[in-house]
Formats: sequence, structure tokens, C-alpha cells
Amino acid sequence: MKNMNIKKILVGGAAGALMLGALAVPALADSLSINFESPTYTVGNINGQDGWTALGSAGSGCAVYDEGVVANTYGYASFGGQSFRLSDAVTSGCFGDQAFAKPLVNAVGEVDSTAGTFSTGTLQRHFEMQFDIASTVPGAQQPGMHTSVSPDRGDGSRMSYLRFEDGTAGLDVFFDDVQGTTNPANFVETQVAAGLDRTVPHTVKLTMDLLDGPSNDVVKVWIDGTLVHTGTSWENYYRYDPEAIAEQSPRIVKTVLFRESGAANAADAGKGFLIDNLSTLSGPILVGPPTTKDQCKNGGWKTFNNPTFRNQGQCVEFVEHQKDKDKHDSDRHEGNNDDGHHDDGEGHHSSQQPED
Ligand SMILES: [Ca+2]
Ligand SMILES: [Ca+2]
Repeated sequence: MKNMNIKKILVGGAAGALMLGALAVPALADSLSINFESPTYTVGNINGQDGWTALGSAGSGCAVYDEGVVANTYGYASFGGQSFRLSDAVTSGCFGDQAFAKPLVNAVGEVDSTAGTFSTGTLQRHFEMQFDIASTVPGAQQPGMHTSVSPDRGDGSRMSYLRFEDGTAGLDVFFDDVQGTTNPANFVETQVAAGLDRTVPHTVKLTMDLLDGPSNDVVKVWIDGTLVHTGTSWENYYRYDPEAIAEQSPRIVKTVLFRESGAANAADAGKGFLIDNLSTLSGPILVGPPTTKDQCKNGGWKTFNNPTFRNQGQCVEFVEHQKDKDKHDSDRHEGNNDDGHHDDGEGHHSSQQPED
């Protein structure tokens, strides 16, 4: 009888999550949650901790970057006792010696993706990364402070790109993708957030669907829960740009690269940005959620994995509940796709990868 009760509670919990529209993790998904807490992580260099590599800051790379696990003395409650900190006090043009998160076992890629020296596991088509970012100096701008964060296989083979800058009005976020099939590659930069409040952490999520064939990958960026941009990956850079001739193919993704390049700002030493509550996921491309009851009928409910349903009735119930919810949220708009603020040309239609 005890087991029966437990089962009931679990079923109730799953149904509850479904009603709230929470994302169900699809079968076969591989995921990691990294909060930099003790005892898994200790304060100091992150190289070698829990599968991370950061050869430069460990002293065996191009430069000794200013990064590592720090005690949370910054007052961000959601960051717990420890976070990962990095600054642009030291930068370089190198890749493989910068900070790479603990990798997923099952990489994400398409039929043409190459793994280099890395293991692929069970190749998946959908990647997600999410993390919180905050300033170590919430009360003031750190002029010039910047870092880039990229889905990567582990050696600087970036398949997408976000850059965070400490701007005059708060944190600015930029996204770069490769559009078209030109040679050299057409890197296009889009500002996806401007002037984010420097006194609170911000949650950043990026998803990638890597579809077989060129010019079709789908990359989406969310800031604080709002979808701010939909673009594509860097697959066509690796497919068509002679700079990638040694390995002319898109790359698998299984980790996150935190990189400091471009102009160094010595004043940011010991400061910069904090990263926390990092999660990564690889799995099947998400199907759903259903938006009409008809999509649930004639076995349609079985085709969804975001979320999954046990039967048609549960699928229909979900659609009805979502409609009520959408009515409630109808004031909210889609987000800021404006790239008009960033007009200095840096990264726009560049033939090279972004410098910082
Ligand atoms: Ca933490
Ligand atoms: Ca593709």
C-alpha cells in the first residue's frame, strides 16, 4: 500500500508539472547542472575540477586568464556559496586553453558534424545551455568588461556565440551567427539585449537544433525567460570558409566555452562577471507543445516530446490549460530583436570570427 501511495504522488507531480507547462526532459536526454558549490568545487582554479578544463589559468596555455571558482561575497542569493568568476584583465587569441565546462557524454550535431579528438557518444540533434550571469561590481560599470560564451566541442570550434559587455546603462548582450553560404563567411552580429540591470543576475538560455544539411540550423536565445532572438548556427562558416579548410565540416557540441579575447582591461582583475547555475542538455529535437486539440487526435498526442503525454485526453487538457494561460499573458510581447543600437560595424558582415 505504501508503494501505491508513492506512485500516486509521483503521477500527481508529473501531471502538476504538465499543467504548468514545464518542459519535460525527453527520453535519452543527457544533461548537466553545475552550481560550483562545495564539495564538488573548491575555490581557486577551475582547471581539472569536475571535468572542466582551463589550461591557461592553470599556467599551461597562451595566457594566465583571470578566472576561477570564488566564494560568493557578492550577495546574490540564488548563487549559493560559490560561483565561477571571469574577467577580461587577461585576454588572448587562443581557444583551447580557455575555460570549458564539464562536457556532456552525448554530443549534439548533424550527419556532417565532425568530432575531432572528442568523443561523440549517442549523437543528438538538440542542445541547450542556460546560466545566470551577474556583475561582481553591481554598483558601477566596469568599462570595457566583456566575455563571450559559446557552445563548443572542447577546442574552440564554436558553433554559436554570445558576448556580454558591461555597458554604460547595464549589461549588453550580442549574438553572432553565420548567414548565407558566402566565402568568406558572413558573420552577422545582432544585439539581443541592452542595458540589463547590473544589480541583479540575468538568466540566459540558448538552444540549438542542428538539422542535417547546410543553412538550416535553428538557434534561439532567451534572456530572463523571454525569447529575444532566433537565428542560425556557425555551420556554414565551417562548411564554406577556407579558414576552416583543415576540417571543412560543422562541429559537434558538447560543452560551453567561456572565452576572454580582444582588448584586455587590467582594471577588471579580480572582478568581471560571475557565472552560476549552469546547465547543459543534449537530446532529441523538441516536438511541441501542441497548440490545438486537433493536434492531439488520431494518435497525434504520441508525437510530442515537449511535453510527453500518456493519452489523448491529457494532451487535450494541456491545450485547454495553455489557452487559459495565454489569455492571461496576452499583454506580454515577444522580446527585443532590435539590433539598431549596435552600429559601429564591429562584427557586422565580417568575414572573420568575432574578435572578442
Ligand atoms: Ca553557486
Ligand atoms: Ca544544418
